[in-house]
Amino acid sequence: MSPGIQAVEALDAGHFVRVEWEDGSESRYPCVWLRDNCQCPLCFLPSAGARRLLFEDLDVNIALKEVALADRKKISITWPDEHTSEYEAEWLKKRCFSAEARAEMQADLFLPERQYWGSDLQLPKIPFEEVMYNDDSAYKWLCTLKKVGIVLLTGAATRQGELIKLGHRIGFLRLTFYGPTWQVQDKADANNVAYTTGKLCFHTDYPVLHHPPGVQFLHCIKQTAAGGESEVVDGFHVCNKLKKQNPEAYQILSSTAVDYTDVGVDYCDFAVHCKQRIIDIDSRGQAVRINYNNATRAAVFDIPAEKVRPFYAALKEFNDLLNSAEHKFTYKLKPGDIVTFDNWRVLHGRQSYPSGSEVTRHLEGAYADWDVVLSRLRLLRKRVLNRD
Ligand code: OGA
Ligand code: NM2
Ligand code: ZN
Ligand code: ZN
Repeated sequence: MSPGIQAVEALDAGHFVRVEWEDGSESRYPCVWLRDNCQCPLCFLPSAGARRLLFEDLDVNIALKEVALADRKKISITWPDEHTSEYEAEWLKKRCFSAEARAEMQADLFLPERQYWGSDLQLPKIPFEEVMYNDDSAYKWLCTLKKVGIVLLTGAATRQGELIKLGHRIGFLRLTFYGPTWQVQDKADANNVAYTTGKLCFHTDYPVLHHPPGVQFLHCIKQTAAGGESEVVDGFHVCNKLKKQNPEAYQILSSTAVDYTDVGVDYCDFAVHCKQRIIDIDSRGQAVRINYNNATRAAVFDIPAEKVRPFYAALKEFNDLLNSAEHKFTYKLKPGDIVTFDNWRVLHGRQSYPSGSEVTRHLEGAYADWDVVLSRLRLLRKRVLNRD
């Protein structure tokens, strides 16, 4: 429960409202924002949780005519045109503009907490059935997926179709040119290096798409006796290390646009091209998405010739750090395992395995978008913690 309101007053010639809370703290709200967010049925459509007010009809220089404390749980404002607005204490408290309140609200919405790991990773495991039928387990799964970046679901059936069910559990899967789900196995005339028996060095999937899939699922249906081990590394952790160890390499990888290409036929025919920085950073220089697949990095390279070797040197440093024994974690999927991981953060690879006439290894894969996964996570949290 948020505290009630002690007092309210207009400041700055009616351009601000100051709210004094019962606990002695205070908040200040700009009037243009208050008018913009009037909750009355003319200005707001509650069934959509969306603004009806048109921006054309908002006076950005608006000052209030009168502000009053309706009761300790509500304030009311009269505007110069006699329109009136009411705001609940709890609604206002949540939207306080102080740096601390904003940080808390943003953390609540976007769950930015990260737990970095290296070769010491304790791979989180949850039974597949539990995630499918128990909301507490599903919540734990998605929380851990967001925080740690990887969770192993165990005990799924060893047949195709389990990922479709998992997709229904969260909402829906992301369709790509490789189909709604895709079969990782040795194929004749493979249209992707993943569909061979070769080693896959650390990569994120599908940097050739402008919005690469945020989450990846790999369901082991059949596993080869020899080879085929999986490797994962915490890309964000390695980025922090690279930034410290070689700031210039970090600068190059986070600023150089690399061309990616993928041309072929699968779900339908495709000719996909894209530019991506290998390390995407936010305004504070923190890594937020890795876009790195050496197999689909194009031969076309749209930078001046003299910048090419420094770029390769920077990428070599990053690739070496990814592969260092300190950072990488190796494991082998068993039939019935489904590894779920953050494809924007965790780079994955696999060891080669012997080729033959029989299919000795078969994974089914699928993607989901973070928008869909985070949406499900927020809804599960609300249900599990029984709050809003
Ligand atoms: C892939 C991939 C891993 C594996 O298909 O993109 O990384 O273990 N596969 O085969
Ligand atoms: N597969 C596994 O970037 C990539 O090409 C990732 C995608 C073929 C769906 C591989
Ligand atoms: Zn209104
Ligand atoms: Zn992959």
